[in-house]
Amino acid sequence: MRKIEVVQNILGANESIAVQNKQILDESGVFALNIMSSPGAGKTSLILQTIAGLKDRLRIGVIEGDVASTLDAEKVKNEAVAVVLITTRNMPESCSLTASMIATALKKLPLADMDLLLIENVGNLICPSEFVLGEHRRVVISSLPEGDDKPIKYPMIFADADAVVINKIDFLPYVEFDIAAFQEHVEGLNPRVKFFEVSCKTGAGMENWCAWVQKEVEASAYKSASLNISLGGRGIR
Ligand SMILES: Nc1nc2c(ncn2[C@@H]2O[C@H](COP(=O)(O)OP(=O)(O)OP(=O)(O)O)[C@@H](O)[C@H]2O)c(=O)[nH]1
Ligand SMILES: [Mg+2]
Repeated sequence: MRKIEVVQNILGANESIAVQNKQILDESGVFALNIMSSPGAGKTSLILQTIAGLKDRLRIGVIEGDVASTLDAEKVKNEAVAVVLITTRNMPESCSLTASMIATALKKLPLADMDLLLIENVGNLICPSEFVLGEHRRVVISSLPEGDDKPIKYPMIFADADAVVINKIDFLPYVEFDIAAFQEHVEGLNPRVKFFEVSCKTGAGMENWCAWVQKEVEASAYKSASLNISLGGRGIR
């Protein structure tokens, strides 16, 4: 009984901070994507491609979540408006970013000079699904070399995603990955999800992906402006 209470408290506290994060983002007119995947599926690569595709139209900041290194933050730092690195190794939750980590990072970002915040979560298909951060959309990347069974083995993260990016499609001739079966499994968990097939190496599919991101940012800015007039802001997802 007691153990369950503690877990609920942790997740409950996380959710309240996520609500505050979202309010801060909405008030600043910044749209946030929480990008999640297993290690190596292509989170940093997708962030770099997204910045390359949209930096003429959107001011993009990045939060890099990593267990230990500065490697990804180094790759992104010259491309984004600003980058904040969160290393989780010594944090109570090391396998995922949490809303309180994001709250700290938001204080360090120039939100007034940003339209879009890309959050690279810690590489993991389990913990990040449990912690809302205050993001507007949740994105899961699955890459071909991982195999097409991930939605069956790790359903929670797919059930909650707004978009699933199938990355490394340049591997299609070399690995067995049934894209139709993969999509069917994800749709069984989450019928409203959007799919994108991309290669962060060749750039294939990036136009579609960037067009979706831009459309979501613009729709949110419009919604935010009208809601601020009529309701005074939005709730958590
Ligand atoms: N062939 C191919 N390689 C890719 C593609 N996307 C990423 N990679 C490579 O895959 C490796 C991992 O990519 P990252 O973007 O670092 O992956 P990540 O999800 O950020 O990894 P972690 O931060 O360690 O969890 C790198 O060597 C990339 O160059 C792709 O579309 N095709
Ligand atoms: Mg990375």
